[in-house]
Amino acid sequence: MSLEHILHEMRLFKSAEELKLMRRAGEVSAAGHVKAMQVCQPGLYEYEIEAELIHQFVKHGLRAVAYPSIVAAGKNACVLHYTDNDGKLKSGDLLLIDAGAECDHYAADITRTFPISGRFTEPQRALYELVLDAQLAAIEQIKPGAAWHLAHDASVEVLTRGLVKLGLLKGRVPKLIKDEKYKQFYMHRIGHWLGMDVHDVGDYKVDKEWRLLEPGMVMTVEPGLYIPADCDSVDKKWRGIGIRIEDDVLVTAEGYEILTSAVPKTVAEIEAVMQGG
Ligand SMILES: [Mn+2]
Repeated sequence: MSLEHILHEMRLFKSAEELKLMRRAGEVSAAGHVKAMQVCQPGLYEYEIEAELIHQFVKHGLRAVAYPSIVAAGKNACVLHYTDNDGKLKSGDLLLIDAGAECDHYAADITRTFPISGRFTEPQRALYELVLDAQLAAIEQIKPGAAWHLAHDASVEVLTRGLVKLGLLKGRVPKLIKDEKYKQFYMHRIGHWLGMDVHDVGDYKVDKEWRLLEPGMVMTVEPGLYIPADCDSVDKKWRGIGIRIEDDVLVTAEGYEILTSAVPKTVAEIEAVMQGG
């Protein structure tokens, strides 16, 4: 008999001891992201920001990254698994950072997107606030007994509605969702289990039905929008913008706990940190 399934189920439900390590991984990773916002300025290279993140992790005693960091400026953010990290940071572009540390083998996985110059442009702000609304709506779905797909569906609903409002999609929202038109800009799912692996083990479906959430599970919530630089179906001002916002969320008896909340994510909070506030 294979023990795989039994072990994977054990890993899916975190004990109090494991959660201590995951909270620590979340806090230290958050400190790295805050530092990246503080030191970010035009003219630096993506790898210099990567070095700042790793420096913070190691300084706090976490000497392993949970996965190769993504530091993606401007249109590089539209490349989902970009790890070249050798581009130059330009004023007027956004910087997307997907990076996390490991604490005694337990991973954190955080993404933030912020303006290199410290101030969002109007189009960037509009898309950013849409992704943030989608993330908050998805997180609100997380509680014991809620099926796995509800958070994803909430993100699709908010993003599609917003894309219509901003003029990037045309048509009726229910039909656009049914036809999966949002997928040209949001092509991945809402998240994954998190634990000893960044994409951790554990079934997402049981008997072909989406699994119900239970206390002790930890998942990421990471909606995004990626408008290809050559997307001629949308106004020029949107092209080449890539945004993702990702937090690590524990299912609790009452609902949820965000393990990575120490990194700012509203426009006002991000701009304040970047102005030295
Ligand atoms: Mn992730």
